[in-house]
Amino acid sequence: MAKKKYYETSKPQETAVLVAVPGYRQSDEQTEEYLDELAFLAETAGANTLKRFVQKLDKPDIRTFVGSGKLEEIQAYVKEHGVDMVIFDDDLSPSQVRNIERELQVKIVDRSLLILDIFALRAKTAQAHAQVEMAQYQYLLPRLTNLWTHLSKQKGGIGMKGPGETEIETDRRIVRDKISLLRERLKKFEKQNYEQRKARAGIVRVALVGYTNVGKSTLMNLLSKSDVFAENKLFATVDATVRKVVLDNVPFLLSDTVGFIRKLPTKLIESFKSTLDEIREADLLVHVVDVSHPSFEDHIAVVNETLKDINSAEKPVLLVFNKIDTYLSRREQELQEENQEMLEEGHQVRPSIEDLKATYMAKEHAPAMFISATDKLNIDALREELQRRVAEIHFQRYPNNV
Ligand SMILES: Nc1nc2c(ncn2[C@@H]2O[C@H](COP(=O)(O)OP(=O)(O)OP(=O)(O)O)[C@@H](O)[C@H]2O)c(=O)[nH]1
Ligand SMILES: [Mg+2]
Repeated sequence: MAKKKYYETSKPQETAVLVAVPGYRQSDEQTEEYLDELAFLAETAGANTLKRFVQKLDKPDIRTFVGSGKLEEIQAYVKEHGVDMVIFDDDLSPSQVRNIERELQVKIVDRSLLILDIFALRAKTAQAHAQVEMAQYQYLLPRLTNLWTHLSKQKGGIGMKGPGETEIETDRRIVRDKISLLRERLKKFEKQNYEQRKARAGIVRVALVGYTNVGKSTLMNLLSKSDVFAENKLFATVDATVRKVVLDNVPFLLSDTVGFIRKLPTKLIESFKSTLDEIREADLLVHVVDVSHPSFEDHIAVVNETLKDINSAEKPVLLVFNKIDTYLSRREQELQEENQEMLEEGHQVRPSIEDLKATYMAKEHAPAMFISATDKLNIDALREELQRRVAEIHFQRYPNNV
């Protein structure tokens, strides 16, 4: 008889529906793409998306975000299918959460709460944990009255990581005390970071920045021969990792940082201050782009905006277009489809790498690199360019020390 195997009983996956309220000017294609991303975020947090609801409005409803008719539609679906939660692609005000919750009687998750949840899942170091916890308490403080009591009846799942069910208090004062305790703890970490950074003086610092899931950690591992967690999930990296890299006798420090995403609330960004300090203090930013993503240009814009928010927009940048393997195979496919006249009207074949290169050279007035971190395409050229840029900075900063 075959040996009996015992499997760990995995928790049943939570189910979700998504809700977006795009403005009239947003194309349907764009809306779908945004919802794809939201579904990916939900999946990363552990929820399975059953349906998407979209309502075009000039402005979201002040009381319930969507109009009453749409809310009824969502309610009917949620009831019929026993959906666990409703996820909104934007942030909701505390009163909107209360009103919607009263109508739908299920867990209501907005964009910040969802991203915070993923951060909580991903945080590895004590500092990152403290930062996420801080952001969670700050998020929850104005929502305490209703959300806490409602959530305390729930069993785990999305929206429950971090502070934890057992620690749920309805007392705002206690939460405020926790926030000030965390603030003290974070200050200590800051001090340690400061000491560490002083010890790093005299060496050029390079930070990998970019949208989430573009391949920053994969590239970090490749360049520094380290072993940073990389995965096809959003926000695989929350903590900053710093490694020393030496390219042909030119040493520098390379740091991997948290990925950016559209509509990342500034408050959440600030809670990752220490991680972002790696970017703020870098001499050179390597902006990694997933060129195979249909919205890669939007992603570049989001990253540039976020860099502005953290006062790092003026730094020298090396633009690195990654995943050209996927880009090229998709282009190949599009060319074939075009030959077979199967392309829908209005659909275009993406440009060749050479054309893209020319476009970005003209725009940025600096060479852009086109690589594949997984297939190791053009990595030598990237190493050479990095080395050249680092040596240049080193020479400017430490002219007596060559
Ligand atoms: N096809 C292809 N996939 C890649 C390439 N580089 C990275 N990936 C994949 O893209 C996914 C994300 O890679 P990561 O290195 O975790 O990306 P990241 O930018 O660090 O992501 P976050 O930490 O989540 O912001 C992984 O599944 C990688 O294997 C590439 O050149 N080509
Ligand atoms: Mg990463």
